[in-house]
Amino acid sequence: MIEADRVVSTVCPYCGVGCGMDLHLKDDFIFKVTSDHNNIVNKGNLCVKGRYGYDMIYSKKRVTEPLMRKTPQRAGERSQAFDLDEWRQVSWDEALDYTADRLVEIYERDGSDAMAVYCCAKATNEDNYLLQKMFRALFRTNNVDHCTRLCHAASVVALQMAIGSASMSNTAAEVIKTDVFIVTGSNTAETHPIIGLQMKEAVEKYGSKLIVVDPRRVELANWATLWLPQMPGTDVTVFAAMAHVIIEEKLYNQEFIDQRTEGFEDFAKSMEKFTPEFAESISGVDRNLIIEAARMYATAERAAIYWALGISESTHGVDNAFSLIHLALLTGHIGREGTGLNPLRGQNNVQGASDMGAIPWHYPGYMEVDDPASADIWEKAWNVEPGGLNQEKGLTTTEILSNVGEGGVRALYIMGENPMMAEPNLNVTRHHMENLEFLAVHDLFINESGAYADVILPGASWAEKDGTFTNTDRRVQRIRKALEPRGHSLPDVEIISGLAKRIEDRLGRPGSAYWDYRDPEQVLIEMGEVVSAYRGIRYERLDEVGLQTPVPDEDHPGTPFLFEETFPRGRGKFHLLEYVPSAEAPDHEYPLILTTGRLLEHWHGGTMTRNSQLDVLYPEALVEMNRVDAARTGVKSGDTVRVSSRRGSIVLRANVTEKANLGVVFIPWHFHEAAANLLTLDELDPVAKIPEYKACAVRVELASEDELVNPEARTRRGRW
Ligand SMILES: Nc1nc2c(c(=O)[nH]1)N[C@H]1C(S)=C(S)[C@@H](COP(=O)(O)OP(=O)(O)OC[C@H]3O[C@@H](n4cnc5c(=O)[nH]c(N)nc54)[C@H](O)[C@@H]3O)O[C@H]1N2
Ligand SMILES: Nc1nc2c(c(=O)[nH]1)N[C@H]1C(S)=C(S)[C@@H](COP(=O)(O)OP(=O)(O)OC[C@H]3O[C@@H](n4cnc5c(=O)[nH]c(N)nc54)[C@H](O)[C@@H]3O)O[C@H]1N2
Ligand code: SF4
Ligand SMILES: [Mo]
Repeated sequence: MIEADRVVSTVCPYCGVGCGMDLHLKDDFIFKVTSDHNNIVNKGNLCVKGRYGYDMIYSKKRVTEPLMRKTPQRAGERSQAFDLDEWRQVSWDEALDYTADRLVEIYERDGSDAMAVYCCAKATNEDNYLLQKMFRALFRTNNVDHCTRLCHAASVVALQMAIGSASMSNTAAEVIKTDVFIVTGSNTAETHPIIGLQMKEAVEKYGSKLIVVDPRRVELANWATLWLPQMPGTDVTVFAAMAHVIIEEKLYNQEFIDQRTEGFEDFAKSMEKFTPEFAESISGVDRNLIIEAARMYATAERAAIYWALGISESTHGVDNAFSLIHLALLTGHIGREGTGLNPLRGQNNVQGASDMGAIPWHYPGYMEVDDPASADIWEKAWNVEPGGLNQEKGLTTTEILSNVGEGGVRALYIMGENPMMAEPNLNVTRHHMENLEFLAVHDLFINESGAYADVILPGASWAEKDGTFTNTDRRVQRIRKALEPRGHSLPDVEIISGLAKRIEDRLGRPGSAYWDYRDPEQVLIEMGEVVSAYRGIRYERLDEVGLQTPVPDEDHPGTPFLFEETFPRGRGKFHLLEYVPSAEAPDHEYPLILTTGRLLEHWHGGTMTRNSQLDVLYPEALVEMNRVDAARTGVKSGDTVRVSSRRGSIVLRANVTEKANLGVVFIPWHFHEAAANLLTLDELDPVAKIPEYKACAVRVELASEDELVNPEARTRRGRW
């Protein structure tokens, strides 16, 4: 057995659960990952990504030197073809000088609206705070966003409108204290596996009852008392019908409604039409299941709702989220231990990046960019002249790309995101990427988007830097440097500070804002001076188990559950709802509904997990199909098929499975050889601007094996 020279405690870089992990090193090489049984978040458990996915940092494909194109690409001529001969390795000075020159040139010519930045929910709080500060304080733009837009944007908007806060109201581990919990639009066992484990434990050991509402027979359905398989895009009818039953049978909590909510009377009237019969006719869910679920949830002593993208990623995602929030407001299942509204946040630090202001409408701490009083506070903090900050809301990720062109966005800086895999309708995204005048990419790898760049700035991975992540239940935890950054890669904070100083010089404002941080902790302290939720955080206070925000002062113990006395907006507000069908219905030509999502072993566009040993476990995309749909098309498991939508087509193998509901096919979007987003629809929710990733119309037909991009790969986990 290998003896470790040292063991470094840190936090998993993959999902929002935020499991604590110990990196075992020998000769400065990580050879094993374990976890401590006393860790409050994951009690020694890790999923396969936490345990084995760390090796991507050693991948030969990692970019470890700054790179510049020999000939910069021009707007309209940019291309994804990546030929290393067109690049040269440069010093950091040259790369940062060049990046600063190009950004400033475009800013001075075309102004703030021409500038945009994608922040990164994989990077630390400190990295994100600095990047948004650079773009706001120096380029005076709020065109600052990150993958939260493609993720829980609809949940965030609805929660803000209804109760004034978008965080998970409870601690994930509290699920064992619930009597009844609903899981909807979340494949928790694969996407938040350690919370999934706690959910199974809640059912098996603590007698909690689980209601799963999901069009796929996800793993957790096997633990559920009730499984309600709705057609994608019909959630409003199912949850509104539950509200209908709760009102009709007077199962609501009158005292809670009177004391803590507003708008109940009008809301109750608006629910009259949402009968269980109506919901059944639209969603396909048996009306009796809806009635039973409503009674079970409403009559429980303590009940909670957990949800994710099946609710949020929709052109009516905000309405979907309202329909869940209403259930909690009706029954008073919020504000106590073991109750609550819990949007499971996806990336390791998406909660943190949002808290840090990596969003176009908010400064750090969710202070509105169009509120002069907030602008004034940040102008003082960042040493910007009065009235200097831009007070107009910026563009969202999806809007940044669709505004690329003359008179619109010209320069884009991407830190750790991959729009060329993650955005919907990639054929359109490609066109926008091609039209950028300047693109700087700051990542660990040259991913599908990095291939379009003029300059690549190699960042250090989570194992090579210090900082903090904020997990899905608002726990701020430390990540610790275990290794020196590979090659000449640098921690993100250092890249951003180096660039910011050069930009200031070129703008003739040297030394205006502060960029000479001693360490990342000082960055977080600067942020906490303004934002009370982080004010009491000091790194040494995080050493044991982290702290759950809000932490308003240095003696505050953190906040495990929210809204005990009141909601941040005062009363919880009921909103009126209408059912609006998905943007694209199946028809004769495209008869099936495609829903896209995730697999346990892989991460998003695959940049990390497909450059890891995890790829061996699941090397190939499969389309999940129901037996009846497969028989109709003559498809058997293992056959090669072409899946087409009105926007594109891909070729992959089929997996005929009971998991898929009739009329619905599922494709994971991790595989560039069969990129699911070539098929998806770029329609947006009108308020949250989130795309419709979970429902579009497709056709499946047999194809020849030769058309597969990667015919060698055979997925072991697929069953045939
Ligand atoms: N292994 C792994 N884990 C991850 C990630 C990853 O890439 N890989 N990504 C992380 C990120 S960023 C996020 S945001 C989370 C996402 O976590 P999830 O939302 O759990 O992930 P998805 O696979 O997108 O699953 C969405 C679920 O919604 C269901 N669904 C589809 N259509 C509908 C509908 O109309 N209504 C409802 N109610 N449900 C529907 C699908 O069947 C599926 O079960 O996962 C995080 N964890
Ligand atoms: N069809 C479909 N599309 C979807 C979704 C879906 O369900 N279906 N889900 C959407 C959702 S929820 C999300 S969150 C988005 C995710 O979309 P993205 O955030 O664009 O995807 P990732 O692949 O996670 O990109 C992360 C990048 O960060 C880099 N990275 C990792 N660590 C660091 C670091 O410390 N520093 C720096 N600088 N870089 C780092 C990685 O190498 C990788 O290139 O995709 C969305 N797209
Ligand atoms: S559950 Fe999430 S945080 Fe925990 S080990 Fe797995 S990927 Fe990492
Ligand atoms: Mo996400």
